[in-house]
Parts: sequence; structure tokens; C-alpha cells
Amino acid sequence: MALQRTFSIIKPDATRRNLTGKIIEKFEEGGLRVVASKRIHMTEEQAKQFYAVHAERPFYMDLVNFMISGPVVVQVLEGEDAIAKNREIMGATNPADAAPGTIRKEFAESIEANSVHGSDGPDTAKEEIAFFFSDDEIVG
Ligand code: RTP
Ligand code: MG
Repeated sequence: MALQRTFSIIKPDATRRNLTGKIIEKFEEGGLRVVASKRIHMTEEQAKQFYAVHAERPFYMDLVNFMISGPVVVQVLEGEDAIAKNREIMGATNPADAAPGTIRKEFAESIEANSVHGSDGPDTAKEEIAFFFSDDEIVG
């Protein structure tokens, strides 16, 4: 498998508790390299657009409001099989179901405040990276 890139967000519950370094350590220990990174405070418009796929879900506006409740760290992660690898490192959406050693098991507060986002496939990875980063901000 060739090198792949995925998109990651360290969510407001984690930046609030100053867990950025501990979370990045999990990515690096898992074999992923941070090739782009910035700390931003998303606007409501950005969060709504980013999560547009969930617009019809009952938790949509709660999720949008959570994602704009504080700063986030958006990143591009690179590595072998990076998309699946990152989701393995993150663990299940609901921390109650997440495997031991995963980010969500160790750090998540709830199914919503679950510390990290990761792209779920090659098409979404590409779209999500382009949503936040220009090519010259990514250094592989
Ligand atoms: P993500 O997109 O953040 O990587 O997480 P995921 O694929 O594991 O979960 P997804 O189904 O795409 O849901 C996106 C985010 O919405 C919040 N959520 N809240 N209240 C709820 O029942 C509920 N379900 C999902 C979580 O923050 C989840 O990561
Ligand atoms: Mg998802």
C-alpha cells in the first residue's frame, strides 16, 4: 500500500483540556506523520458546511455548536494506509465502545465530545483536506 493522506481534527473538548500533545503522540506512535497543522476557531458557516453530510441527523446542530465552542487543531496525517490507520488509532465514535489504548477510549468525554475527527474514506479525505488546506501548506 502506498503512502496515503487523511484529514484529522482535534476537537474543542480536547483543546480545552490541553490534550493536543498527547493526541498527536498517539498518531505518531501509530506510524502517522503530521504533514500540515493549524489551530483555528471554526465559524458556524464552516462547521455547518463541513458536517453537511449529517444535516438531516438529529444531532446536527448540537454537533455544529460543539465544534464552534472552542479552538480546534486541523491536521493532515500521512502514512501507510493512513485513513484506516487513523480510524483505528481514534477508536469507535462512542467512547463506551472504543478499544483500550485508542484516543477516544482514553480521552473522549461523550459520543459527541469525542476528542477527534478522522476522514472515513479516500474521497472524503481529499475533500476535507482541500476544505482547510491549500497545497503549499502541506509538507510531506
Ligand atoms: P468523525 O466523523 O468525527 O470522525 O466521527 P465518526 O465518523 O466516528 O462519527 P460520525 O457518525 O461521522 O459522526 C460525526 C460526529 O458527530 C457526533 N455524533 N453525535 N449525539 C450523537 O448521537 C452523535 N453521534 C455522532 C460525534 O462528534 C461524531 O464524531
Ligand atoms: Mg464521520
